[in-house]
Amino acid sequence: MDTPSLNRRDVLKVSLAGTAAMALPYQAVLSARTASELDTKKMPRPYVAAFTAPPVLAPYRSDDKPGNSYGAVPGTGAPVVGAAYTGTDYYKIEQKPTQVELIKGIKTTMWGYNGLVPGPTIRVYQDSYVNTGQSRRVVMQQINNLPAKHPTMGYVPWTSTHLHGSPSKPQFDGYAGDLTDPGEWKNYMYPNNCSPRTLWYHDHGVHHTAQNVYMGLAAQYHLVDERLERDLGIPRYDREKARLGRPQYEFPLVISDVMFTRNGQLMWDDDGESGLYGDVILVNGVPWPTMKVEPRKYRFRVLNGSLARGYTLKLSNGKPFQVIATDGGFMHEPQTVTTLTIGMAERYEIVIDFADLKGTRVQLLNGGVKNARDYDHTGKVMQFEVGTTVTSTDGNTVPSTLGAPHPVMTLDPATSKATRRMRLERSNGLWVINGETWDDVVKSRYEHVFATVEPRSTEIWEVENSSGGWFHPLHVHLVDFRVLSRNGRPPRPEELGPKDVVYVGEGETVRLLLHFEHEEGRYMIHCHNLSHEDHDMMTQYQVGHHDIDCDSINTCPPTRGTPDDFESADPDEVLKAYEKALKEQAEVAEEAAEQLAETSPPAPPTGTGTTATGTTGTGTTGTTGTATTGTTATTTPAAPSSPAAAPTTSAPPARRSTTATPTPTPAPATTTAPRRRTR
Ligand SMILES: [Cu+2]
Repeated sequence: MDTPSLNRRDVLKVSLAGTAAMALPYQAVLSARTASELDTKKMPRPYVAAFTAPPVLAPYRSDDKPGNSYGAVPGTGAPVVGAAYTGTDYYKIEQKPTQVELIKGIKTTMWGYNGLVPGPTIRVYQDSYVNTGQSRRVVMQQINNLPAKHPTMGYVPWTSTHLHGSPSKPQFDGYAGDLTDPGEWKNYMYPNNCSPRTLWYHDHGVHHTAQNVYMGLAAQYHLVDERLERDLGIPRYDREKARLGRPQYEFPLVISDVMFTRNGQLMWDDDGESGLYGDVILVNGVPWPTMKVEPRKYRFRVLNGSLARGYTLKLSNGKPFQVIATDGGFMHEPQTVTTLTIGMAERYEIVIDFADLKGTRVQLLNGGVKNARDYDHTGKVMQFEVGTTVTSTDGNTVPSTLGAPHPVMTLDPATSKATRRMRLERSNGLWVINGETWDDVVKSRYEHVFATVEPRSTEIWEVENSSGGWFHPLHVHLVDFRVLSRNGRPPRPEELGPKDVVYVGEGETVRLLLHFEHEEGRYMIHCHNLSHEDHDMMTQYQVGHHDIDCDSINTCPPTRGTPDDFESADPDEVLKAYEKALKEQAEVAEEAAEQLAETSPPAPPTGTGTTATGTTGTGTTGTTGTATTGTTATTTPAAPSSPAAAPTTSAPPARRSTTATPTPTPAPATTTAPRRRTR
């Protein structure tokens, strides 16, 4: 266990060498026109298959119970509190193998959320979040029903689901070491308390993120402010019209790339952990699809879901299109561009106007990026076949401003409390950040951090990639940031919106302005070239405190066996569990006091210890936080007595719920040492 990642890497190499997958040496790949071993005649051809979009998943259940609890503190039952929400949408998602027909007449085994590649789209309607600050919570139950071992690579497909773009609590953030093994499940809770945006959920399990995502574990998740979209008049997914089967004018575009073995299965070759470059481009899991569109404006939520391939998107007619949103939501002003460079994990929402293209075809092409391995058809992405009639002119505009700017875009860099530097490089065969890897974090028992920052503070981070051989898309979890500069010059036009991934190109230095809001605890920072991330270009930082209420691994570990029906995620049940724990603790304290009285000579009456009972779970609300130690501890329960008593949005959330937890002198029988899982 001393050097887990090194051992694992060696094991992986050995297991890969045993398959046909490792076959191609670097030089051969450079000169090849294809990467796949599949017979050329069988290979999918561009623009033959029809475009599809992943389905929008309906919640398994919804409720309108307001609250602010996100599970319970281990050992105490005390609720973990956070942002207030107006109700919850519950989703059950099963990670399982599926057969996909990417090649005509051949079934390729992939892994999908609910068996879909990409997985189903989640859409959360935020009730005019921008105006009211109110949102709904989502509980997403992730059930790992993957095989005990990967069929050809032989690794154990543990998973950790990251909702990329969400300010989730650390225990629900898809921390690399927070692993759900096959046969286990976990309820992830998402606050959705941020600006409307395109997010995506994907696997983040340590050392196998690249393979798990390659197998298909990726999907989009939209936070939607419906009223704002209607007011802006932009093309939008209209759920009412969708119900009636009417045409839609907004679609996800999840772009990825794969290559095939001789028998049409996914082939793995990341060239010694440099990165996997497939020769087949998929859009929403379909090779180079053709999409029928009407001659009007369409909005596309573009996500680069590739492991290593960057794209420079452009239209075959050279016409401009508009970028209306970045990773963190709408730009203040849309930007008109003719090319758009998108690194892995970046999201850009674009609007393409097909009005002048009646009855024609136009292709979305990939101009490539430096150092990418390009093959015969990797310069193509998809095709649009433009019809002649327009069904609806609703949402057919792009206004000159798209609402108020995201707060991080108006922050004054002069308010920065610190400037930190991050060097991304390859050193002795390892991908490192400031000379360190995730292995250093693991060896420190997850204590080591790149930085500790103050909650609600602002900092400048300068990220340098001095190599000439590769780029690194750097992702900082939890926060949105602003790109201040690229090599001392202004950022690209499409970067003039809130971001959570930044393309750090060859020989480039970018300066970022970050504001640390929403949550406290430890969050990952890593390269989103997933082979780089897995080996081992990842570190973490800490915002404010770290304790058992927000431990990435131990606060909410997965459960083995049959998944619950969301009882453990029900706010009422969390409070009930807390009240039960309080009662038990009071009883234990009382018993201890009685025993003490029996074994000691009678003490003069002081009143202490006599108020321990009869006050559990009633009276004061959770915001007082006046719990003390000693014999009177149980007289100040910190739990809200009902969901209605939860703090309002204007009240500061209780940040250290453990300090508000009564701590009777004799530890309750239910208290156990935190469960520590190491890999
Ligand atoms: Cu990288």
